[in-house]
Amino acid sequence: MIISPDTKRERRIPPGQSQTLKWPVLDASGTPPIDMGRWRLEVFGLVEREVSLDWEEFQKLPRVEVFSDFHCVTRWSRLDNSWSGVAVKTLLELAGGVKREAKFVSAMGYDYGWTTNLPLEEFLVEDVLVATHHDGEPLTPEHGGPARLVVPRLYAWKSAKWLGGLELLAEDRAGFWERNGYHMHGDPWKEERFGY
Ligand SMILES: Nc1nc2c(c(=O)[nH]1)N[C@H]1C(S)=C(S)[C@@H](COP(=O)(O)O)O[C@H]1N2
Ligand SMILES: [Mo]
Repeated sequence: MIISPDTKRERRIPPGQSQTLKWPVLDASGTPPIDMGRWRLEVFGLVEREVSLDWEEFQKLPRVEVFSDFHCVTRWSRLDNSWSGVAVKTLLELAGGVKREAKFVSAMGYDYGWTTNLPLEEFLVEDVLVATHHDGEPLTPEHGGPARLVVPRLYAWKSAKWLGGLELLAEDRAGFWERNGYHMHGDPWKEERFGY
């Protein structure tokens, strides 16, 4: 089990946040329909070779478990989450590694091209994964099932639900919330809520 470093802080709730014991559902346009026969996870852009996995192939990859907290910019924090799925490192290895120019990632959801962006150095840490399970149960559709990105060290809007694509980029590219005023980086400990 990989333990997110932020869970080891003495004070685990970032500034301006309050703890919730529930798990709210939050997204821009609701749960999209996903046909598992057509589901794909694509790793593309500035990688050595582009990867497109179907559900069966994705299921065969080595798995990790991550214990982490989840901080939504709307001010709730859900502590003590156990996620399991595939480490992004494993996916980038399948793609033969990233090209030298790759500096950012855009994560795409099945909800009509919704994306979010983050720096490669925040993406390539050991507690970032494509999760299929939460607290031992398969992710429900409203929480991003069958598979979602989880980026524990940034605000929860960077944890793309219904993940379908990971694009490696040389330049940062604002996603849905970032174009609507949210921060390009989104560190909850620095309260990077809104744009620069
Ligand atoms: N594809 C996609 N992922 C998304 C969103 C979205 O609208 N679409 N909303 C984000 C926001 S703002 C938050 S706070 C978290 C919420 O995840 P949850 O609904 O599982 O709590 O998902 C993030 N991931
Ligand atoms: Mo959010």
